[in-house]
Amino acid sequence: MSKERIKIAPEMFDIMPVEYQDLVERATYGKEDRGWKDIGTSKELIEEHSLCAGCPESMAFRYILAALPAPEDTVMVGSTGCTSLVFHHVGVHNIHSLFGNQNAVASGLKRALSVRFPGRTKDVVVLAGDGATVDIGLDMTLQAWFRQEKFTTICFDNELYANTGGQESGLMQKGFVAKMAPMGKTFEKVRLPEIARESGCHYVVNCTVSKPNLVEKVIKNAIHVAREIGPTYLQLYTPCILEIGKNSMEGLQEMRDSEKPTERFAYKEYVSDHAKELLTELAAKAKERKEAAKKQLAAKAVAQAG
Ligand SMILES: Cc1ncc(C[n+]2csc(CCOP(=O)(O)OP(=O)(O)O)c2C)c(N)n1
Ligand code: SF4
Ligand SMILES: [Mg+2]
Repeated sequence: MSKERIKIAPEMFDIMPVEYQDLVERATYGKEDRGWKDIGTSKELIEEHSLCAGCPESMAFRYILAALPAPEDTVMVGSTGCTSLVFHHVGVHNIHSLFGNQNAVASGLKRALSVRFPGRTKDVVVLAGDGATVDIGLDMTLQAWFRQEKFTTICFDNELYANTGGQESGLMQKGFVAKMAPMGKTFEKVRLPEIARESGCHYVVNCTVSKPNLVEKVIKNAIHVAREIGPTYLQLYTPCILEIGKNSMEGLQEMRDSEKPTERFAYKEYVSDHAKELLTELAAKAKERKEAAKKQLAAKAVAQAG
């Protein structure tokens, strides 16, 4: 399907930038079960980034882009913050919204796309920091959920305003002292996943980005549920290694430590009944596809042997 839309007129091919030729020829557009394992072997939808070296947000970005079910039919909505530095390098349609407005912009966009392309799948995915999602944009975040807007909100939770030097955010943990918040946080981390569930989200996950297969699974689930049923929310821990003074391997360990059962990023998931039905159906279809592919491979091997 998608390769038909992402192509270059033959007479123009040689004058297109080599990057674009490569994208059209080797990206995973149209591959039904695309995922993080395609990273490194197919053309990736992100090559460079301008985040700090080793920032967990950069690997989270790769996993998310690799897991989008239909990248050519996806529009991502970003907001000001470290994440917004990456969108220029991403091979997916995207919009930069005014800081905090991302869920309002995504609401209008999703509705406009369904009018402009009736009957066609168009996914909208918001990707913003914790400052944008829970502090300055909280009104827009919640109102989109109350209205049951059919898109996914992903929060890269690094527990502070990283891009402006380390101010306190509502998702910062109690007692944390940041570079621009020397008094220490005086109240508990806001429980946004719980608020998301109570505000009408049908699929909510709180986790770190230490495991690519897990990130892939929750991204796919969230997008499919948003497409068919209603709003979904993912809160992904992407520690700011600059603020906490760690290198990339230590950043990975920081995530592993924070996902232990009693810690603040222990895996938490909420799935509404309606969403459960849909996900069970999709899992059955994916299993069928896998079995069919296995049979095809076996038949090919027999034919080659004969
Ligand atoms: C309307 C508006 N208000 C404030 C700012 C300043 N500002 C830029 S980035 C930022 C913090 C971003 O924090 P967060 O959303 O957590 O993203 P992070 O940088 O941590 O990834 C702020 C307050 C702005 N650019 N626009
Ligand atoms: S400031 Fe922190 S969150 Fe931003 S790019 Fe650097 S390490 Fe990542
Ligand atoms: Mg932040």
